Amino acid sequence: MAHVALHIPLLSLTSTHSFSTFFLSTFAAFAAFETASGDNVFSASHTPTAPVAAARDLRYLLYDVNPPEGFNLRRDVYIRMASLVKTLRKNGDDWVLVLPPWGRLYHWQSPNIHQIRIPWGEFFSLTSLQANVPVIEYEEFIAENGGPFIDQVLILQNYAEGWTDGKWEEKVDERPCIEKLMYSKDKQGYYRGWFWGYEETRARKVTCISAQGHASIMAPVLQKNITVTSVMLDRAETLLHDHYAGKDYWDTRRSMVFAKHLRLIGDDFRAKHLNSTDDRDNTGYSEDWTRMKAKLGSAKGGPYLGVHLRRKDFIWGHREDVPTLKGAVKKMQQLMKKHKLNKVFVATDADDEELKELKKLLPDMVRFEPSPEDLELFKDGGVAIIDQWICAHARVFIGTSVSTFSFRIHEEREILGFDPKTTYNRFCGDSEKECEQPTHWKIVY
Ligand SMILES: Nc1nc2c(ncn2[C@@H]2O[C@H](COP(=O)(O)OP(=O)(O)OP(=O)(O)O)[C@@H](O)[C@H]2O)c(=O)[nH]1
Ligand SMILES: *[C@@H]1O[C@H](CO)[C@@H](O)[C@H](O)[C@H]1NC(C)=O
Ligand SMILES: *[C@@H]1O[C@H](CO)[C@@H](O)[C@H](O)[C@H]1NC(C)=O
Repeated sequence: MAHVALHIPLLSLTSTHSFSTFFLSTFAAFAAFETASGDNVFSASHTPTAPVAAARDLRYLLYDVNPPEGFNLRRDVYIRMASLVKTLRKNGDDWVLVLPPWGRLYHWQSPNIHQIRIPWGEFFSLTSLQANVPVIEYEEFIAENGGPFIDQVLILQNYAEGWTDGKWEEKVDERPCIEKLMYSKDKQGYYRGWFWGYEETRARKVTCISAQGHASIMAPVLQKNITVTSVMLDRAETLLHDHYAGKDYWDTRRSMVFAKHLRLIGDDFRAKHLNSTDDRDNTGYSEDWTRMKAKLGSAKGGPYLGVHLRRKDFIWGHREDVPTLKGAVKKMQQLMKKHKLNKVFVATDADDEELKELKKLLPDMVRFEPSPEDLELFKDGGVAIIDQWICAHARVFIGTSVSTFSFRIHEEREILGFDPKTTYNRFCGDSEKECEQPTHWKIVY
């Protein structure tokens, strides 16, 4: 049986030093959250004679996502996994979600900076995540687990035969692996693999599971079929949202508060270059997301147009829903005129050549351009967050068609309380006929 360690992240005395100091800075709201499950304050290993009948086994859920997926889709997969962990915790054991370190992302190409094994704490507020569902960083898992061992990896895949009879149904079955295994056995019989750049990590067992359905269809499998302590779901994006844009979705999304140092840099930039402050713009923010409930339409936003202009792979495919630079600039100028804004903030992944052209077409545009030192500090992920934060505070925003980067900005603006008319806008392709605008997803509190 697993060690019955009764995981109480907040009060755990067995945690490492860094973890405890981290928790010293927790909010009161968070403490309240954890006392709800505070009946398990002692560890079986310390008090062998204590009654442990009511104890729940401590178990760890780890996950990873298909390597080519970007930062913002990965943020979406986190929501699905958090939902699964909530289901698991409702039904039995004391599951903890282990945060997959960031790194080796296709888009994070800034040269000469080290961009693997990045903990979530560099991008998000861990205390905020914790107030939604118990999470720990991977290094914390190694420490608690007694080493870089994962008991079992389940590689999620579709069904080899596709949908039978063209009918879609929820199902999950152990099946032979369809794709070539990304794990290989070492001399000791352990499985080695990418494991977020932690080369020393080993898995004891790797199997494939065909799954079709919502994240929580994995719950019975994890509870009944598998009894080991730590389980990793690879290709976790295979699972769908339990309930997209429902209360649980929004709870988790709201808990994904950006790390404070990144928000501060964004706020500083707004004040200095865009004459934008929370006081004047009605965008007051509570670090404790559980208290954040801005009324729809209450946020005014800073006196600038916010733009997310996704380029690179979005233009290589010659998609008809993505504009030329000329087309995009024309639209920006129209919006500025319409809303009487004389500043425009542009977040973009455009390459140097396109940037030059953009600057020629729109000489007054404002961009967040980190110094090499800042880039090294924040990394590509942090800079993307700062860009998103500044776009989220604009009086009016326009993004790029079906970009998850733009979608995350929509959600951030929804949390801040913007009128949907100022948020759910996207560029149209120059010759796109029906240019459907993004859907408004209202927060369920
Ligand atoms: N700083 C910054 N980075 C951007 C911007 N747009 C795209 N990127 C970078 O390009 C990556 C790809 O965009 P993502 O949206 O995260 O990738 P994705 O999750 O595959 O989503 P799509 O946009 O739908 O492709 C981002 O993670 C950023 O690293 C931008 O406006 N500013
Ligand atoms: C789980 O166990 C049940 C009952 O033994 C079995 O029918 C089912 O196929 C198993 N599912 C998986 C995914 O292993
Ligand atoms: C900044 O905004 C305030 C109020 O919205 C305005 O009074 C002030 O003139 C602006 N400052 C600049 C430098 O534009």
